[in-house]
Amino acid sequence: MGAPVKDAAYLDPATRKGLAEAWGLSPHAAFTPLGHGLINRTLLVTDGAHRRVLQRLNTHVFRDPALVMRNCRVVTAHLGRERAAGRYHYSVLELVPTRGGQPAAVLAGDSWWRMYDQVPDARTHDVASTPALALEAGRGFGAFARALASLDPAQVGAVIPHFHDPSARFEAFRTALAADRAGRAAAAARECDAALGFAEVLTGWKALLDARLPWRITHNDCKLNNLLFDASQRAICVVDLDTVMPGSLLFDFGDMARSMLSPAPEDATDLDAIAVRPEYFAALAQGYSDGCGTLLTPLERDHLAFAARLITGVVGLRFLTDHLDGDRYFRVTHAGQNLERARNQFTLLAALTAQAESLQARVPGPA
Ligand code: GN1
Ligand code: MG
Repeated sequence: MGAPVKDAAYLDPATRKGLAEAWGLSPHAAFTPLGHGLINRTLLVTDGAHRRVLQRLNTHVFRDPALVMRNCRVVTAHLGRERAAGRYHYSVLELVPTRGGQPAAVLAGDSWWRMYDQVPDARTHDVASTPALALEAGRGFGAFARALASLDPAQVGAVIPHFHDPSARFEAFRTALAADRAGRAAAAARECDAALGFAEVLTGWKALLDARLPWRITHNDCKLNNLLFDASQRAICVVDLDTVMPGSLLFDFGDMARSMLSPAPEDATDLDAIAVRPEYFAALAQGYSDGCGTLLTPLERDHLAFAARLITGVVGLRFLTDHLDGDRYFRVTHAGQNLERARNQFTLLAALTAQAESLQARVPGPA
């Protein structure tokens, strides 16, 4: 994760005034940067006794911010009902409406801001430090998927069409490589070769589609640091609901695996530090199986190790595509960072491929 930029909490006076009016903030409200997100801007707002999380939606990435907010409202309302009925045992994010009762404040015509109550005493982890943490994360994200299974899929729109679509991501990479708009392809030849090797994973993916892989409402950004934990490493709340939309459970499991199996985070540049820890995979698969309960079909269960390769490859392709395009999507702190991230993900993918069979053998059967 990049070093925080010095003025990361800076708000121009007009924005500050607009936010204060929208949510009735006092002149003493203090803003500090929060988290390591690569897309949205996130600030903690401390105002008297209130501690709230303020986010500016990246509308270059989320082209339909009204749909994002509608999905967030539908999903949090549904989770709240599941919790009240005793079927979901985690905290649910609480959107703080503006004084005018809107889910977001739109400043200067196109700057979308929204606010959540801060979940008290919560912390995040960028890497898993024990298998128990991976087990707990698997349970939390699994319970989230299970709770959303009772929500009518028509209620949730596709905020970013083809977001995790492996074929579309591969095509976008090949287009970026051919265009080479930033003149970086020659120096990235090794990584591009690794990316072209994704064609093999794509064949497996197409077979899964032919086998009618179930389509559900999924989170689509199940990185370890999108789950809040308490001080005793209990999962308490799933966050970052912007990409909740129709998808496959394999996308979610794959993102968990890519963010938990290695002791090194996704932007580590020491490739020797990247490894697949089989006991973490076993714990994660056990936790996800527990959390999902009967939701997980045999086809999904039989492809959890494949899911890790699929999403690690997809995210590697996305970093490399963005590097070739000139860093237009993911936030970077220095030139070449997206190439470093891609190299990291393809190193992880190679380790996952080498261990694919032994990992899948560690997936538990249905309870
Ligand atoms: C982005 O914003 P953040 O950091 O939670 C991205 C994910 C990537 C992730 C890689 C909307 O998530 O898909 O896996 O970076 N989100 C979007 O760190 O593109
Ligand atoms: Mg996110």
